[in-house]
This record gives sequence, structure tokens and C-alpha cells, in this order.
Amino acid sequence: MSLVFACQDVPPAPWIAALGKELPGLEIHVWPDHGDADEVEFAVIWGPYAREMKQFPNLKAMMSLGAGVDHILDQVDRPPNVSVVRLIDSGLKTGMIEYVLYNVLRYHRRMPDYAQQQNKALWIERSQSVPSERRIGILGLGEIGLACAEALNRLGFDVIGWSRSKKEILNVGCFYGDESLKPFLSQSHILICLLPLTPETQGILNKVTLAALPAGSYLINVGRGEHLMEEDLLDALNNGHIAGATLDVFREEPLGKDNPFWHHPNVTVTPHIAALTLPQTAAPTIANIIKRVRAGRKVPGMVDPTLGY
Ligand code: NDP
Ligand code: OXD
Repeated sequence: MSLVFACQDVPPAPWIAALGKELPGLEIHVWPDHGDADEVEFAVIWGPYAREMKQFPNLKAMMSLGAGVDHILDQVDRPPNVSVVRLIDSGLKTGMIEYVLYNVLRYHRRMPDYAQQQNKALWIERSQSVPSERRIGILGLGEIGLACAEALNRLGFDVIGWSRSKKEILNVGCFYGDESLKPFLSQSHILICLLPLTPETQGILNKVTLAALPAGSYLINVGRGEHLMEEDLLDALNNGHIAGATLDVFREEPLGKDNPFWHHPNVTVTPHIAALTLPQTAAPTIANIIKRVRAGRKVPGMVDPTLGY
């Protein structure tokens, strides 16, 4: 049995060490090396490599190095009938919680306003609200959306969330389905996108949905760049309907030097780092997936390609 590690811009050495510790005896090849093609049973993928995996006749699973699997599913000529698995990982969740809490608190406590005041040496005290008066809307109540909702709840925020299927979650106002999107948005003072990228969610942050948010609201996009219609957000920022946006993911990554988001006074740009996948936590997760696939057991994070996540 062997594993191919095909991950763009990811230094492989720490992964080989961490996976080797979890699964001694596992042969690991770093793409484009793959050793004996008949021996390859598993692939860890980040980037446009799924179609290359067709050459492995005994491949059992393509595991994403991240929570998103859009980079695997968008390769329509990937090997058919090979399972696709997304990463459900404690390290990823912790990173996302940190990023989301940090940025919600920044907006809640009006830190971007104070930063702009400091640039002009202005000493002005602004109004402050309590967290329970601030409603946070989370698009996507999956592994990460739910973890963020719980963390925000613990800080006392009023949290609502939107998902595809119906949910009941303690202290979280749950909305589901297309019909409820507008009522959900109309109450979200800070909107966080934690959806997977699928044909249904592509472009979901657009002129119409942004206009449905309350005036003066904020957006945090940590899903995927293709969720956002960039021009529509710029219009909403420039006409003041959206007070600020924190964007970690973009249609074009790395973000082009001439993209207006870089220099917009009300936009914070980060280079897709909301949560990095760390070998310390993710190697045991990947090892667990491999053991379960080999034992024919239920695998956490198994993707339904018809749903796209
Ligand atoms: P999950 O698959 O666990 O959750 C997805 C959630 O989105 C579910 O609640 C699901 O609804 C909901 N959803 C999917 N499609 C729709 C739809 N059409 N309408 C309404 N709701 C929908 O994913 P994770 O929480 O693990 O990850 C979410 C995404 O976060 C990833 O796909 C990735 O794009 C992004 N991400 C970004 C990172 C970064 O560094 N920027 C790091 C990690 C993740 P239901 O519960 O009903 O199925
Ligand atoms: C992920 C990501 O999907 O880092 O995990 O974007």
C-alpha cells in the first residue's frame, strides 16, 4: 500500500514525518513521484491533481488536505467511483474559531473605526453595544460553522445560522433552505460565510443578498472566493450599505496586485490563512481515515458528490 501526497505549495517534509509516525510502514510518494502505480491506494490532495489520479487502478480514496473539496470535485475527469473525503480536523476548527472570533470582536468593538481615527489623531469615544444586542449570522452550520456558532455563543453573542437541512441547536436560531435565506440575512449584523463551494452556493454573496443585510452590517468571507460577487460587494461598501468586510478567500489566489480590495479603507484582506491545516492534528485524522477505509468502516467526512460537499 502507498500514498501519494499531491499538494500545491505545501512543504511535504513535515507531512511525511507526521504521517510516517501515525502509519509506520506506509510508503509515501510526493507528487509527481508515485512509485508503483498498482500500489497507490490513497491520495492526499490540495490543488488541481484529482484528474491525475486516474492512473492508479487500486486507488481507494482521495482525501482533501483541507475542509473544502471543490478543488477535487471541479475536476470532472477525476477517477470515477473513488471516494472523496473532506478533512474534519480539530486544528482546522480551532484556527477558524480564532479567526472568526477575532474579526467579529474587531467589528463589535469598532476597532477599524478607531484605527482610522488614530491615523488622524482623533480622540473620539464611540458608542458600544453588548454582545447580546449584536446578531451574528452564519451561512453554513456544518463542522466549522457550528463550532464558530458555539464559540460566539459563549461570548454572549446572539447567533443565527443557515443550512440546507433543518436543524435544532441550543441557543442558535436555525434557518434552512432557500426560502429562509432572506429573513435570515435581514437580521444578520455581521454575516460570516462558512459554506462549501457548490453549484448552489456559487455567487451567493451578491447584489441581492448583500442588499438584504441590515444597513451598516459587516461581512466576513472565509468560505471560498467564488461565493462572492466582488463588484457587488464593492458597490455595497462604496454606497455605505456594508460597513466593512474581512476577506480571506478570493476568486483569484494569490489576489492580483491591482485588485481594489487591497487598498479599500473598509476591507481587510488576508491570504487564505483563516486556518492552515497542521500536520500535528491532521496527520492523525488522515491516518484514521485510511484505517477506516481499509477496514470497510464508516468514514467521517465522506463527500456526497451529488451535493458537492
Ligand atoms: P461542512 O460540510 O461540515 O458544512 C457545510 C455547511 O454548509 C452545512 O451546514 C450545510 O448544510 C451547508 N450548506 C451546504 N450547501 C448549502 C446550501 N445549498 N444551502 C444552505 N446550506 C448549505 O463544511 P465545513 O464546516 O467543514 O467547512 C465549510 C467550508 O469552509 C469549507 O468547504 C471551506 O470552503 C471553508 N473553509 C475555509 C478555510 C479557510 O482557511 N478560509 C478553512 C476551512 C474551511 P447541511 O448541514 O444541511 O448539510
Ligand atoms: C480548507 C481551506 O478548505 O483551508 O480547509 O480553505
